[in-house]
Amino acid sequence: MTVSVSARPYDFTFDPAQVALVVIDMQRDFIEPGGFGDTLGNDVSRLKDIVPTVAALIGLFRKLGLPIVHTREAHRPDLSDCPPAKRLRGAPGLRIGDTGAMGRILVAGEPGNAILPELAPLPGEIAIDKPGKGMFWATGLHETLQGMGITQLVFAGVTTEVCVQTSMREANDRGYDCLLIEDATESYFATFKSAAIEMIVAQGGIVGWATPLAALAAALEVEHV
Ligand code: C5J
Repeated sequence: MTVSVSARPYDFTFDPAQVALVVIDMQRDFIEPGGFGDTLGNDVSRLKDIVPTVAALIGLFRKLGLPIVHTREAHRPDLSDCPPAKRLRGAPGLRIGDTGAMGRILVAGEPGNAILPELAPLPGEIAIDKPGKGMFWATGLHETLQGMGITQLVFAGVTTEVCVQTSMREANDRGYDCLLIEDATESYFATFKSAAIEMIVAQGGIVGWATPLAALAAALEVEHV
């Protein structure tokens, strides 16, 4: 069985038996005041608006019994997987590993590093900690997806031009077809979000495809709200 979704730059066709949803970094550290995104000087309030759409997208995959991968950008407590080039970059209010209002910034297991409770992974769903921007670096995720027979990925999460786009590019290079759900991703910078989407779909879909959630739900003939 194949499903065809109206998308840019042209219809995205996938086999539900070979598709997984990837939700990138919907963590308190990026979305709530006092986390990593905030310490970098961003207006984190922009990111909250997509939470209901991401929840609906997750609900759609759960209803259909399709696999879901959740990622967290997270470092080990001893920071052995956080290169100085990342930790010492710029002049943030707090650095990775420093203690903030939600525990240690971007450290695995800290309250601020958790995925938002309303989007939390359920037992049986894949949840990975990734030390980099991309979801394949030092995670073993490619081997896991290969073992499941996954060849196509639907993407959501934050931020569009950083961890989402990096993960899509990494996935593209590993042979996955990638569809970004436009209203289930956000950036601290509106122009970066739109530019990233244009870069992804340009040149005949050089990185992948993009479409709103409603188009995916319509193709799957499932009510998504
Ligand atoms: C960033 C991310 N922006 N999840 N991480 O550093 O996009």
